[in-house]
Amino acid sequence: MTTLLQGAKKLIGKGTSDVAVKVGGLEQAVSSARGRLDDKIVDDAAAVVEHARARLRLSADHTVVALAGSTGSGKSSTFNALAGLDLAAVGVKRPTTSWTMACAWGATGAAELLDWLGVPKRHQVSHDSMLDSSEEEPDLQGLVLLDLPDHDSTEVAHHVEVDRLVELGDMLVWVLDPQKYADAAVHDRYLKPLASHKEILLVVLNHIDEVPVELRESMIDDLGRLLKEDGLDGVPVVATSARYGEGIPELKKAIAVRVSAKKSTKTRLLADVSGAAERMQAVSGTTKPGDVARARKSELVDAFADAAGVPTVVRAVQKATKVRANRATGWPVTSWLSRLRPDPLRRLHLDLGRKGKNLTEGSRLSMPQATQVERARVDTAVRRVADDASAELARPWAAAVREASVSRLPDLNDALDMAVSGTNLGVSRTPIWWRVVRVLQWVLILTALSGAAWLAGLALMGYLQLPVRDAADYEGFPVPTLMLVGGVAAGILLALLCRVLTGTSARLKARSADKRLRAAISDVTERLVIAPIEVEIDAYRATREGLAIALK
Ligand SMILES: Nc1nc2c(ncn2[C@@H]2O[C@H](COP(=O)(O)OP(=O)(O)OP(=O)(O)O)[C@@H](O)[C@H]2O)c(=O)[nH]1
Ligand SMILES: [Mg+2]
Repeated sequence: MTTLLQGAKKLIGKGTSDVAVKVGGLEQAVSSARGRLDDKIVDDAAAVVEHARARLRLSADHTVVALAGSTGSGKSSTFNALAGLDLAAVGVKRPTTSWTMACAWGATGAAELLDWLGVPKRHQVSHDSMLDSSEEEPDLQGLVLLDLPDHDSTEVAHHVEVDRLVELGDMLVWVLDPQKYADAAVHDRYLKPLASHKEILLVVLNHIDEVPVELRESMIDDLGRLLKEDGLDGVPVVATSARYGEGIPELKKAIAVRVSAKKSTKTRLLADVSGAAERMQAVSGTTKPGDVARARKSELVDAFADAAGVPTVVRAVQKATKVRANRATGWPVTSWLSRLRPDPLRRLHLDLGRKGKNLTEGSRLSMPQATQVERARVDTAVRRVADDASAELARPWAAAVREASVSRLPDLNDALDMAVSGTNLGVSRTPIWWRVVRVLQWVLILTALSGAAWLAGLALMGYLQLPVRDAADYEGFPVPTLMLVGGVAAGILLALLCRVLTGTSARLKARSADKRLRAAISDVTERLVIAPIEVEIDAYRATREGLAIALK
């Protein structure tokens, strides 16, 4: 389990809010998906994490309520009406408000929050300091009301400010007026995107005094219908006249209920987090990641082994062992002839090193290079492993897996050379039975030679007409003849018998060399292909887990 997730779990243990846990989940998803999923989506989610973390560090007792809307809709007038004070400039000149104005009810802790919101000190007002304590409204304690500039301004700075504070506020009061309430630009640009945040939204239809009484209801209904189309059904609509005070107590009450519940901050952050997590999940997918099948792995090892020339080396090991064994256990008179034949490993330009333990530096350069067919098999096997691992994954992850699977292939030739040259092929050890046979062969040769010398002595003595005593005999056969013939025959028979045994011995050695080489090659496949793929799968797993936490 990743540390982030552990951190998140610890937070649950400590009873910290579930918002922090969800933010932790999203943070985990962001850091694991970075570079793999679309940058824009990941950056947006990262901004949500950063914003949420910052907001959670600040006052939880305050609820930031932002008044937003078109120019002249009456934001500043509503602000003043709610505050019961003429704080914000209300004007006929459009647009009037250029800078966000803030009024805080219950000031402790609000200043830090307002600094974070970027409201300059000179635009911050403490409601309590402006009024007698008798006029304090307990229900609004904790309210930080913001009067924003207009969103439809010709001034770019206004858009930026509005967009920023619409993102930062805990709750939004969207002020519409009878002329522009159906304006498609407002609905498309601002209201529709707030569908995921409808819990923290309140819509005000201001200037209601300017609408004939008999038309008011149908206008409110029409607005309700439009909001429903925006995906904002259920969002309360309050009709007000900021100028004459109509509907202001209702609006105040609706705000007070939310402020005193102190839930808006959490609700807003949760909506932000789940919105970002949903957008990430839509591209990241939710399928469970699979593992690389064992069969695919062994296919990969086979392809790599062929490309590394393992079968050639193994064949050479078998032949060399046989030649060496025959040389050691063969009939000494003829076995020296085999010395004239080169060692198969050397004939293939494969040296066994000084001690014969492994292929030397120089020799690996003379290893046969992988053919195009072998190289193509490697590519196919790698692709199959990647396809297998990413079969169930969404497109960006499948692409990341594929990219990772080939990312280290440029190192392949070197890695395979090192694996083959670094493997102890096990051909250096001379089995004891070879030595025993060798001693025996020499004893037999010496016996035969002694018999021959004996017979030669007898012949010489006969030639010189010296008295010859009959040589000792065994079962009627003269001993020197028996020694000569028996020694030669036994030597040849022993050599023939050993040939059968050396065949088996060579096969066993070849099999063991094959096993050792494949183990080394398997390490190479793990390092160059499987591990990079697993890094991506782990990143996907962490992203999926993180998003699941964020969306729980
Ligand atoms: N009749 C009527 N006039 C209103 C009402 N609310 C505001 N006004 C007037 O409409 C004009 C604009 O009001 P503001 O409160 O400045 O509007 P705003 O939304 O703050 O405008 P900007 O700051 O330019 O974005 C002023 O002349 C107000 O007196 C209302 O409910 N009824
Ligand atoms: Mg204004």
